[in-house]
Amino acid sequence: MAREHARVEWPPNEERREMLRRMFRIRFFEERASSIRVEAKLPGVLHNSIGQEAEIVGACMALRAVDYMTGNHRSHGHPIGKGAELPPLMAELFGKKTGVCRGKGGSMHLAAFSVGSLGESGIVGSLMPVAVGAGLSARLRGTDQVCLCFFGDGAANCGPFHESLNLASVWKLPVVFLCENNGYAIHTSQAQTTAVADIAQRASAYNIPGVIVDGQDVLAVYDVVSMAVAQARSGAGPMLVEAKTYRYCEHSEFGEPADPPPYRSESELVLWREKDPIEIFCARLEEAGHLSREEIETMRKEVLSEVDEAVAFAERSPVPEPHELHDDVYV
Ligand SMILES: Cc1ncc(C[n+]2csc(CCOP(=O)(O)OP(=O)(O)O)c2C)c(N)n1
Ligand SMILES: [Mg+2]
Repeated sequence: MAREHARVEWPPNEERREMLRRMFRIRFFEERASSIRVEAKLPGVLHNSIGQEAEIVGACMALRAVDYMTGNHRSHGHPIGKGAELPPLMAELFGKKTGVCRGKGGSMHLAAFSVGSLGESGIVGSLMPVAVGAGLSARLRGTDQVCLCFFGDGAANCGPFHESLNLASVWKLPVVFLCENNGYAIHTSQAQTTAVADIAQRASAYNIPGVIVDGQDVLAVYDVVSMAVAQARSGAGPMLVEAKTYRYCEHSEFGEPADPPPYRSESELVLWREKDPIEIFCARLEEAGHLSREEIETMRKEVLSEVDEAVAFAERSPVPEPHELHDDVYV
């Protein structure tokens, strides 16, 4: 199991900018969705990825547009990280007909097929076998597509985790398993539920490489996942990457805002706030002379307007008609 990685060179200018833009998109999209939900305009529950933007974007940017991706209930960041446009994602949160699932999925089902995002799901671990299936499909069709499979530390204790890693390894399928280890499954810490200190240790049980990476460092994640994607694409089989990260929000937002049980300390939150992935990346870009403070501010404002436009699009979109209830649901 590797912990270190050699820093490759900076990605090209356009890619660096795109990384920051997508991280801003995730944060501002979710901040906006949360405030709209509180105003009781959004139905259902939200699971935000704020704090986890670097591992999402670093991993997605290592993919090609035609590559696949699967996610979970913490669902908005993944399609945004893969490059999906914001209006149909926001419309899905609103339950509108113009949403990526025509308003029938909601927050936990943002399947943005246009960018290879095969789906998100509220059933923990359930899309891991789907990622393996996507890898098998690429193999059978003779393409060199790869599937990136996002899952949490909690999902690593579910049956589908073990079945998926085993089968992908035996068949050397082009899948990259990306554990977003934010230390908790709802209010339960990893230490209370997991026999190993690092999820990446489990890779050895499936005879595949396991790598730990700083999930708050977008470039580190990009490097490690690029390596894993190259291995998968070459036919050498899957890899397990564990990104150590943290969610700043509560597990989910639902109903009236309420205080959570005291499952994590204020000092822990402060410590991770100091490792804010967006702040870290902005500082590095500025330090290296790649982007000035003004350019960063301009991008911040551009993304905020994109989010405004996405909300306006969602608000003016129609809801599905009752007679359309079964359309697009069964094939
Ligand atoms: C099969 C299944 N079991 C339990 C739940 C309830 N549940 C929803 S989210 C969650 C925790 C998931 O934790 P993790 O995989 O670490 O993802 P995170 O929420 O931390 O991103 C649980 C237990 C569920 N949705 N599905
Ligand atoms: Mg977790």
